[in-house]
Amino acid sequence: MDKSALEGLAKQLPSGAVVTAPEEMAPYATDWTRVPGKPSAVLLPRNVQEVSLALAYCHAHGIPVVPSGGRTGLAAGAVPTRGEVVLNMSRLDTIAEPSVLARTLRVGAGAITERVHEKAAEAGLIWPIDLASKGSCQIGGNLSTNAGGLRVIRYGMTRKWVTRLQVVKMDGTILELNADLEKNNTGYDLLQMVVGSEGTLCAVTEATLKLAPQPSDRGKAVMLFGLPTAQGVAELFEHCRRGPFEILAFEFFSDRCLAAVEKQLGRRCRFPDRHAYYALMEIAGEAPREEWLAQTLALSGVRDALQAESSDDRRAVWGLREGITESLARTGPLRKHDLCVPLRSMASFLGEVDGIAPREKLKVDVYFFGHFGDGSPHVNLVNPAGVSFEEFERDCDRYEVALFDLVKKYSGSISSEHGIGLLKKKWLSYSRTQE
Ligand code: 2HG
Ligand code: ZN
Repeated sequence: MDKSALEGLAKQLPSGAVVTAPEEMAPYATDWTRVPGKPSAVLLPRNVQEVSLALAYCHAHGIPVVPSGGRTGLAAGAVPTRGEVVLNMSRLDTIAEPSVLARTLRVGAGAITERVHEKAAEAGLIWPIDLASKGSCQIGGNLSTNAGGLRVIRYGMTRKWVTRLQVVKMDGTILELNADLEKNNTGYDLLQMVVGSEGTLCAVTEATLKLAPQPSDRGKAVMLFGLPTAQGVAELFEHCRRGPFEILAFEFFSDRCLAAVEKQLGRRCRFPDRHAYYALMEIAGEAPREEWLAQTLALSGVRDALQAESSDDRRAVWGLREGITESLARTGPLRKHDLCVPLRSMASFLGEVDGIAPREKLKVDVYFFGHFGDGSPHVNLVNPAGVSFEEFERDCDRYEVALFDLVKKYSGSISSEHGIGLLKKKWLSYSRTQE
């Protein structure tokens, strides 16, 4: 961006809202992917009028803008790789009092997700989107990426939990989408079009979130199962769907993931033996479960099982699943994938994916985990010890072609929850046709 355009931009906003010192811009140059970017300026507006002025100016002068929140994304969607201006929403962090009547909460785009959870809890309510990044991600980013998380099987994705958006178009126009209406059948649902659009349509500045009642702790349990195959996990899941309880989460991970968590974070699984796969299920409900449990233990695929009831125990079991991303980040360079296939195909899809690396003789360590109950596995590729980074990158490129061919074969999605960002752009045609 030329100097006069930058000076003109700085005149639109109060002092302190336009950052150009390289050391102050550095945190906004990347996100959790660590893809390097280089902003030409970082804008830190405090209200919607300032967002509108800044965007109108950039629009009139042809200056490209990348909206950004807590920068915890895993697709590099907030990274300014071409010298764009970063529009960061951190200062729009207002959180109003929850409405118990409407079960809603009005928040600024920069509100940290965990603070929103805390505010909802004061009224005995929850905002059900639960993400590992909740301590630093922001509501605007959650909405712009239609974030998923660990409770999708019970509550759905972010788009179900919003009733109003305030957004600013690139030309500076401020739009109110849907007021706080529960019902509104006046045509296209622009609010839902914005959710998941990753900042390509407009910048989200404020939202009214929908809240749900706090679930009762009665009958809450976390179960962990050890199984020899993905088919075993699929059969277990089908059996659990018939159980006398509500399923709040149904996750899985491979033994390699567990070993990484044990090594990197020092957490331990209480099973005496190792298993190819582990399934973690959280349930709630007060109906007796003994008969169902006896049938479960008799399933041929179930080799080990434990039930955690106290909140400390439940947290310890969850720690095995929740520690995977952090452990893999410590293990070495990696590539991440968040896929989705129809639930009925999960086991055969995973079986075929498992065959890619040996068949193609690729030097990548493959880690499977994720949201089995949503048909949404994560496949992370990690640089094996003793393999150069260049060789790993080359083999990842080959692996990805085979992986996305399979996704296409199964009519799946190349991104179940992290979005397209920059990292998945070249693969989009595997999930969407040109038409
Ligand atoms: C999860 O499910 C997140 O834990 C992160 O979507 C997945 O690290 C990953 O690849
Ligand atoms: Zn996930």
